[in-house]
Amino acid sequence: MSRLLMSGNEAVARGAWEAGVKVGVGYPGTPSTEVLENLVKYEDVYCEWAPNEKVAAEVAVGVSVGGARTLVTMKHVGLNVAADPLFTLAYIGVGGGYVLLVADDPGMHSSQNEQDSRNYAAFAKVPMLEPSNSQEALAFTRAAFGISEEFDIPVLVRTTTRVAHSKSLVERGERDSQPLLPPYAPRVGKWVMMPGNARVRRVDLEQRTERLRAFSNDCEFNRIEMRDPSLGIIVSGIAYEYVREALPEASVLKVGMVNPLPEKLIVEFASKVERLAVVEELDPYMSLRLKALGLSLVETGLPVIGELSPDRIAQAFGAPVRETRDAITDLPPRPPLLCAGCPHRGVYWALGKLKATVMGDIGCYTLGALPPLSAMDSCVCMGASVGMAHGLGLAGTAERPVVGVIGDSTFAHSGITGVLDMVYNGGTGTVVILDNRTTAMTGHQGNPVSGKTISGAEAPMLDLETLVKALGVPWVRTVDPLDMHATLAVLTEATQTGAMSVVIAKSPCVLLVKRDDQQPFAIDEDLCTACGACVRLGCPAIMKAASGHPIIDTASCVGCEQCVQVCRFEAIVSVGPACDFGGGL
Ligand SMILES: Cc1ncc(C[n+]2csc(CCOP(=O)(O)OP(=O)(O)O)c2C)c(N)n1
Repeated sequence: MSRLLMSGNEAVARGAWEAGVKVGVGYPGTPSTEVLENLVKYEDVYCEWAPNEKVAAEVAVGVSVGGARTLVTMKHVGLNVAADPLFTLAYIGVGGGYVLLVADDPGMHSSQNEQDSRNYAAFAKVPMLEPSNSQEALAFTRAAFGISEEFDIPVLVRTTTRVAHSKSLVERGERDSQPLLPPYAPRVGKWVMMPGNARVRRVDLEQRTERLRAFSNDCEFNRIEMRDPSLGIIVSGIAYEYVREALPEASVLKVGMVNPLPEKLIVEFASKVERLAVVEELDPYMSLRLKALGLSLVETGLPVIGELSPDRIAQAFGAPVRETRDAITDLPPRPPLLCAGCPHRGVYWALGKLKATVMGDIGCYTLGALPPLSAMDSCVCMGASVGMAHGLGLAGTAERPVVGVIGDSTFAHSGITGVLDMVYNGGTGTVVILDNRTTAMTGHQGNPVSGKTISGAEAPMLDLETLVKALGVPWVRTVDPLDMHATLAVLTEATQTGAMSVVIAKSPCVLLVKRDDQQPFAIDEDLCTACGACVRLGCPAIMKAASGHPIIDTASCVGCEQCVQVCRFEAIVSVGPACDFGGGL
């Protein structure tokens, strides 16, 4: 046994490996991404990124049907995409153990919404385990495979950002020898969910759920910790750690299996304490179920929005709050910006010139919505840009041109069907695919467009132009967005064709490019008129100075020359060794 400091994500990967998992598959999304990125490092495990979470979940169903253990990973909104297979997977059950790791993001550190995936467990009628720290992340994931096989059901493991990304000590075990499961065999009654078979499996699911209910009461992951009986708290996930810190004397029922809840254990715990409370992040998932059991709960007034903290919990129960320094509030604001040299910038500059109404999507390029670019008008969910651009065109009320912008990974995830819809229904809008050759926002994962697998191997590179033409789009062009004027010209033409058009803005993410040969630029104050055109690009290397003239931070400038192209006064010049500005830079 060896102990190691591990993040929750590393520990989930370890738990899956120890359980003898054969295949890991997922789609990136913070805070879940590092699970698969760590699992792929282990020997004897095959991993892959799927184009989206639904495909990932389905690949894993195939692995499980084939009798091998499999882990699927995604963030909370990914589970919306994977929900379709999940719900019917509960009916068919599993062959090899099937575990789906879903990572929620209370507080929306890097998400477009807050969701409490515990609701999915109850809704889809599948068990869910919820670890509070890295050790549990390992142990629960490992055990989840056994539960999956014993109860013939997929098992969800839910983490939240604080569990996924914080590190704590973990005792590691050895890898189970590959469990001997029956290999694939056709089983029509189990794998073919047509109504006649589904009705049979529906009854079976209810029976499996009953057995799981009994299991939950005896499950070692649900435990009573009796201390002062005057206050008893029922808690799960990271909130358990907060309760222990804020209310060390309180008795606790720590729930590790949140679906089905250990109802008998809960009633037993309630009978042992004078006052009973539930502490939970996000939805009143346990509170509502406990009230349905007839238990009366102390109203804590804890919020249903955002993250909890030890202090919030201490305050809610009138316990001492730690003395902390007041946060400094007069710091200058630092809004997130596209990187210096980001190729997305050229597209937004051009769309701004066209005064386009832009339906946006999710990725680094969402930052185009912020000032000074202010060139994107919506962001809902992955793939929404295309359908929304079509719909807004149908509404006929928006300033034209109407354009949808979508990243390459997002296009492969869920943009293709939107384009198909526009073609099929005679849409006339423009779609811009921001092809930066990677899934940049979540940390440069490979995708079908980049032609790199999760293990770094070469893969077939999706030819976007050929694909879009094959979908039936009549007008398709590829342009380098670092060439700003060419981009403006192509977008101008695209939005005036009168037919549906697709522009592929192709240039690699600046963080992928080694620019040894590039020289930074600087402002020649003698030529600069302080017109602000370069500042309006929102490049983090360009700052406004008290003198009125902008300054280029040569340490941040990557020499992409986008600012050079928008300067009408040729006042932005290369700072090479031969360049002498008399020390005025
Ligand atoms: C359903 C869903 N899955 C995953 C995510 C996490 N996520 C946000 S943007 C993104 C992909 C961004 O890549 P790309 O479209 O290529 O744009 P880039 O960041 O490279 O500009 C991912 C995976 C999400 N928000 N929603």
